Amino acid sequence: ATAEEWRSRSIYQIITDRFAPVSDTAPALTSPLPDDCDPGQQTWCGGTWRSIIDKLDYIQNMGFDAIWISPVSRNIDVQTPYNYSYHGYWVNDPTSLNPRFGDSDDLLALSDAVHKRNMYLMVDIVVNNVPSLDNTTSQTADALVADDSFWQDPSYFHPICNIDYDNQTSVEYCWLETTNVSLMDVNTENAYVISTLQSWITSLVSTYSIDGLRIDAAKHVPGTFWPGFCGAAGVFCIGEVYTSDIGFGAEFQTEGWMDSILGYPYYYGLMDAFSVAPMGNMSSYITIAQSVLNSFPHPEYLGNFLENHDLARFRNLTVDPRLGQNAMVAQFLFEGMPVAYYGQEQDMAEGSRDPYNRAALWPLGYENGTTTELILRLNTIRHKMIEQNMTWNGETYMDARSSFIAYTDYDVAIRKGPIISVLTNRGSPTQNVSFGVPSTGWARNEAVVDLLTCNEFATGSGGSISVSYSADGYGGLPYVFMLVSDARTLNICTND
Ligand code: ABC
Ligand code: CA
Repeated sequence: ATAEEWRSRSIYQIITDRFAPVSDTAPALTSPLPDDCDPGQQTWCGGTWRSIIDKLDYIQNMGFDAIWISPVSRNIDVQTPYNYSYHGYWVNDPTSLNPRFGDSDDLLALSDAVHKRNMYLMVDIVVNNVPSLDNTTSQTADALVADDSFWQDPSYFHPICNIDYDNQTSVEYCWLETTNVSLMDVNTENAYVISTLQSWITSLVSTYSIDGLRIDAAKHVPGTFWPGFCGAAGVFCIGEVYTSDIGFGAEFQTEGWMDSILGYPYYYGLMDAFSVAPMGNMSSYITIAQSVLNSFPHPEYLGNFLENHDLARFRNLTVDPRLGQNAMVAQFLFEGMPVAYYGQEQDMAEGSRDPYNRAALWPLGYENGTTTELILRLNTIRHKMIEQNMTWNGETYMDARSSFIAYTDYDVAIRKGPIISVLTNRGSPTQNVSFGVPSTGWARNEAVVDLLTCNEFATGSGGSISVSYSADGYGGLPYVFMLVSDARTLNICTND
């Protein structure tokens, strides 16, 4: 699928080993399985492509219509100083599948099951680096043989050096890791390497009908490598560009390196405003979000997340659930595709960092709660506006650019087409304040509804709206306002 086909989607990120347990239909492939999955042990907990199939209902019932799964290729399968490669990123042979997750029939079955639901399949891929238990240049050749690597010639790698993150050339040519499990940097300028990787990705995408790729460590490969690679893939490419530097991130689009990147810059804005404790830095969020809109030609292709397998769980950093609710509105209803990390919907709080942020989901059950319902609601609002091409002032939700129509140090109102999200970082304690949006753009005396609670309001003089964080006991909840007439059209909040 293309970027244009992806942009309406909402993505659920899965660590294959950790999302769903073995069952009758998904028997264990790996042994021994730990009795309980302790992420600190960095070993397999047993999830497979088949076990994901068992739980697709759970994902779809929250309104997601795409999944992103761990890398599918073969990994080194030995004990290392970081124990085992349960995460799938230590790929030593892209051309074979990882038997820990299943075989070719199993991956085909997952792809089929996903497509039968009209969902998309995104696969994580690693080309920048290849693991080695050795870390000296002279021994690279031996290491490759010892690790049974697909790449048997040292000329397929750059010589060892440590990355200097202030120097982009070094970021591209040096090794991501040089101790314990070294990550040898692939020579992505070598003609044989280029053509081999291109043929591999063409074949992987077509064999398993993959709809999109999440490209690991994309900033560690010269940008000019990607158009040929993503062209060979023929599907949407979204790169992992781990940076808060908006200008650098935007180059992936402006230079035409790939369709898009995961929204690290926006993430840092969300963290500034909503993470850790109430009364954070809202103006930083607004500045960053506005700059993202100004810098990316296609902000609607970004992937917006609050947590992932390399970062702290949001609810590990942030105890107050109100901050999470506001942050999720900003995650789901801003330009870009929402990307929710498995467990976010269960308020998973374990994990300030890798490996603790990758706990198994199954001990928490797959129950519905406040956060799963909020996610379903946000996905539903977004999907319905997009499907029905709802417009405001002649612009659809997708085409309208978010505009920050009112703000204080702790509150912001964002108009995006037919909706106005009103967010605060005041947190749970009620405060004797209200936040006024003097001109919403709607007329005076219009009936509007908060789509999160279905409470109705009327606009005041000049089309104003005011929300109160005091007496009514709501605390700092988010609001998503829409005209009642539009909500009727979408059939949201009409069940009373
Ligand atoms: C293993 C162990 C860990 C141990 C670690 C040292 O080694 O498991 O317990 O702590 C995979 C596995 C990991 C494993 C690694 C290494 O391999 O998943 O468990 O860790 O063996 C991707 C993937 C990631 C994956 C790899 C490697 C790459 O998402 O899961 O890891 O295939 C860098 C890379 C990025 C990479 C990330 C982990 O490291 O760029 O591609 N992720 C700065 C740098 C970033 C850097 C980041 C974190 O630090 O600029 O490039 O990411 O190290 C902002 C700045 C940013 C800055 C942040 C911190 O602050 O703007 O630039 O990021 O303000
Ligand atoms: Ca590189």
